[in-house]
Amino acid sequence: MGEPLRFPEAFLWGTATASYQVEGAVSEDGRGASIWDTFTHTPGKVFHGDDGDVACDHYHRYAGDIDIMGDLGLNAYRFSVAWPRVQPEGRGAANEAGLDFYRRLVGKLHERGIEPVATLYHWDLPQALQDEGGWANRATVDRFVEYAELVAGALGGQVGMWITLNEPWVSAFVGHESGQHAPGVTDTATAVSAAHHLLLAHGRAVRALRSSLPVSSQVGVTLNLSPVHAATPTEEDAEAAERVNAYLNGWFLGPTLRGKYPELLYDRLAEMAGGDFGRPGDLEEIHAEIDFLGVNYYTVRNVASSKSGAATGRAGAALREELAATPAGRRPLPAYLEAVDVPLSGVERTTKGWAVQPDGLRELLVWLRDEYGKRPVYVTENGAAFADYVDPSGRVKDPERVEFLRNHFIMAHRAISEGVDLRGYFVWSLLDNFEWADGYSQRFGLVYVDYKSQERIPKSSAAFLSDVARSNAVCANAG
Ligand code: IFM
Repeated sequence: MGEPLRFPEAFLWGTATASYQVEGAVSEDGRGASIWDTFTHTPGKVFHGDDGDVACDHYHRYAGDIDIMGDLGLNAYRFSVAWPRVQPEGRGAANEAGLDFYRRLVGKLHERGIEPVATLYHWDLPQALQDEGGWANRATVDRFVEYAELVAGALGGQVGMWITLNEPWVSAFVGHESGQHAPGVTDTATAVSAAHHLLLAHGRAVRALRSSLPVSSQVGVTLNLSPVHAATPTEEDAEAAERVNAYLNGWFLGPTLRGKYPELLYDRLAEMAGGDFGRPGDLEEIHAEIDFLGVNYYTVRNVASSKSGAATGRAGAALREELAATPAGRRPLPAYLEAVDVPLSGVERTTKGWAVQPDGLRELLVWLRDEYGKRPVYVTENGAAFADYVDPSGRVKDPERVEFLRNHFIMAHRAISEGVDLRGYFVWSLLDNFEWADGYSQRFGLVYVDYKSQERIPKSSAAFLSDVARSNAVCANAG
């Protein structure tokens, strides 16, 4: 079986969720509408017309859900705060009833010895702000800072770790360029401006949080990142990989960690945005010092120049056709990148269509350290969707997820031995939940949710994570 691989002392082992994906209770205690309420109730936007009205009913069942985490021996929980619960119209005084929910949640987490990690924005922008232009409107930056201050004022002493934004790349580009997420805009110029305002909101919120939170508080941001590989060693594919890397990774890493957009793509995107999209001084504000970087990792990207043989070859075409049938395959790279995804062949895939690539996590963490400097890092999301079901004995066995997690934990451990300052790992997700445009069709949870009865059934992967968390170690092989 081999020696267990031990993680550093005080390592955080937890799960992550997001407000709209789990809470439900969309009209309770004064919550206002979010862009996701509007989007899900617009016909044709979400698989099967699903919505988050009830979701996992976590709003009412949070205490039981926290007991599940406590019983598993997890020591951290990453949740997000729904902005429209706190400010139903996106501005003005706090709705105390909305804040009370998070006060109760955080109180219960402390009762069970679980460290709360709060994300301020996981995509549920108040609809009232969208009506004024949303993230494409610079004024939304001010609204976000005011909101961040309200939440910090209410939970400050009780929450030690704060994440400004979750995956701003997705908010900006999937929400405003491909339009598969709320608000469903399909315009690159709007996406670039939304990206810039999200970045500015992050930078300003970091400063605002630091002035309202206790000095011991840790403030960071969570980015979705992937190593980008060239499908072949040709120069044209290598250049395509660099462009895609600048788009998927560099566009948010550059401004936050270096105070600069990636040069490679700047002119192209600025031109598409119709000129400069920021103001002098913005990049300095965006480049606010953070205490940690949150990394969401799911898979690698394998790309080729749209003109290269790898992109036009028969094998690639057949695989692309197969992938096009999956939710992941329906999101091609924008044409201006002159690059296409070339699906890896002969690899295991999750039901999202994502290739299972554990070494990509190690590669990513080491690359981040080498390219952007050493700093505390947390894996704020990693996980997989599989076709889980309740078997006749009433159990949900998910050996694929157990192996997925084991192999990723091993790679995280390897990254630590290569010098990465990794401090914690949050599995996506605690519960099966509302997977955005894919509705309830994708099960990412460690805990199975019967959406009709709201019964929770911990899967075998929950027991696996429990062993890892309690021992703070992972064994290289199934024991
Ligand atoms: O469900 C999402 C989450 O909201 C953000 N990161 C990726 C997850 C899986 O797609």
